[in-house]
Amino acid sequence: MAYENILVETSGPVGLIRLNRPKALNALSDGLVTDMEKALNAFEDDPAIGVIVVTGSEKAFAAGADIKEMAGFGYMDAYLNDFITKKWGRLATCRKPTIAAVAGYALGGGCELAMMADIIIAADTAKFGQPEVTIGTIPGAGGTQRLTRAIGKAKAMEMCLTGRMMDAAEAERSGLVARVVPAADLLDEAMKLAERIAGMSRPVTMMVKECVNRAYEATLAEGLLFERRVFHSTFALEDQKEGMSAFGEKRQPAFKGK
Ligand code: CO8
Repeated sequence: MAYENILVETSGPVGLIRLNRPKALNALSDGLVTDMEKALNAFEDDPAIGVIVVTGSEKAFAAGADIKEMAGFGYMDAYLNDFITKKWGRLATCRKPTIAAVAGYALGGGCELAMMADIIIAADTAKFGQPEVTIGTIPGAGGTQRLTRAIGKAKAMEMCLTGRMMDAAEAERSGLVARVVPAADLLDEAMKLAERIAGMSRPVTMMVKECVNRAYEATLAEGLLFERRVFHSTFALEDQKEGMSAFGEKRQPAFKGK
């Protein structure tokens, strides 16, 4: 399918979405978010795809929601259309593992979008921020919630109250990103990571993701119980037999995804 605001390609088991509104620094217009939702649905439905990577350009992952588009909104435009939740949250609800490869600005909705991915890999040029307060609004797609869980109250509060940007090194120190790489290597590194994950048992990677995400929602006791139940269920998989046999036979496992 051809999209107006994103570029979509596949590389083996990896689906890649590039945000592509260069003149607006990939501002997340309704058109872009609609395109992204469709592309994510297609990758989720495609049995050949095991991992999804979302990236932007060298200058910007995404500079936020499209300010020009929403400037004239009234409360009812936002409320009745369920502005944000419906389409925006699609990345966060993917069952397959997702990676955000971030170079340049990841601001406002751009930072929130990156945080919806399972793993953020940052170029050394990346800048993360929640500048909504500087334009008279607040983060609306998880900025006050996911950022606080990722980097703690003190830094999240400071960033959301001032709009200060965090560079890649600080983002790594603070636990927001998994790894920082030279900008020139960003996509290669993200694709290598995606291919490595896609080489594991598909249902097992989905289960890992479900369990880690559970840690956000549940008490420790409930989370541990959930993890244990899922762990037990892996013994029903052919891939578990294959993985453990391969270990004993000193060979690489050939997972079938079941
Ligand atoms: N929306 C619309 N257009 C934008 C946006 C944006 N968020 N960001 C940049 N652009 C446009 C600029 O207007 C400019 O267009 P033009 O050439 O037509 O004037 C073009 O992109 C290039 O931008 P700049 O000339 O400003 O480039 P600079 O390199 O000088 O500055 C910055 C780069 C610092 C990133 C600057 O563009 C900036 O501050 N952008 C806005 C950042 C921001 O405030 N983001 C938060 C937006 S609010 C938000 O995301 C709320 C999220 C709530 C949940 C999601 C709801 C949908």
